[in-house]
Amino acid sequence: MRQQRVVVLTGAGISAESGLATFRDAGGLWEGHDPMVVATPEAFADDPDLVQRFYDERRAALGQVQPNAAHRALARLEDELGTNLYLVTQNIDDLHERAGSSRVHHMHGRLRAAWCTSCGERHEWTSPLIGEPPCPSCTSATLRPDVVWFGEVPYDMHAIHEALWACDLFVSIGTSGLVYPAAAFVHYAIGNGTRTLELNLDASDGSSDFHESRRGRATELVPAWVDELLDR
Ligand code: BJW
Repeated sequence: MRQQRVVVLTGAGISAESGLATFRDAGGLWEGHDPMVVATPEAFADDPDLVQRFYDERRAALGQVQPNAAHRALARLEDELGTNLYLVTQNIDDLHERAGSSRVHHMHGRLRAAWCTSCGERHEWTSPLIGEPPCPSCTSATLRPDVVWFGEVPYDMHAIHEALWACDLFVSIGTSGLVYPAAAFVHYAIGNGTRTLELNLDASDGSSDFHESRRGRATELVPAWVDELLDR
């Protein structure tokens, strides 16, 4: 089974048990904030301080949380499958990396990165962005979180599509299936004759599209699925 090519997509649900709120569940990140107020380029243009504060708080919270058993299981899977595993996450946290995954494709960007809209440079960033710190490259006060908002094109789309077309198994973990293009990955995979599996606490918007859908916590389902795949 180590020759099998596997694409894994993760969403906010995989980090929930580490203590990071999801977006749309009760108590989720959007509860205090309308997504269209904080997650669009227009919102950032209208009220940059509100948006910077939202992301500064989340960046600070990253220091208080640790990867969980689901992140660690995927790192173990990478150890076994090598480049036959393509891990794409919608999450902007760094818990996959901190669990030991070395090739993580962050299609919605990264919280610990800043992007200068003047010179286009990207920088590793762990401190607040509110207060207009200068870009280390060009000194302009035009840094924004290096994340993908509604209406923007997600990162790595070409490579993700290539991986989806080439894979033997597509597994979606802890995502509501409400946000495109990630929500359509299951359809690309199925169109290519690929087997599909969903691991989620509750039914997602696209659950019925998957060949198989398992319900439960990521910290239980993911390690069990990795064991099952590697034992086969
Ligand atoms: C657990 C659990 C536990 C909880 N264990 N599970 C086609 C149709 C309709 C609309 C569109 C379309 N194509 C594009 C659009 C527009 C738009 C869109 O999708 N709108 C929807 C609202 C309909 N999409 C875009 O604008 C995207 N860009 C785009 O399409 O460009 C065009 C293009 C694409 C490709 C090639 C060329 C051109 C950009 C989308 C950007 C999304 N950005 C955000 C913010 C990122 C920064 C940040 O983090 O703040 O990304 S929005 C937010 O939602 C964030 C997330 O990554 C994303 C998905 O959320 P996720 O991860 O699914 O979280 P939840 O909370 O929704 O779900 C959690 C799940 O976990 C639940 O299912 C729980 O059950 C589960 N769970 N605990 C296991 N312990």
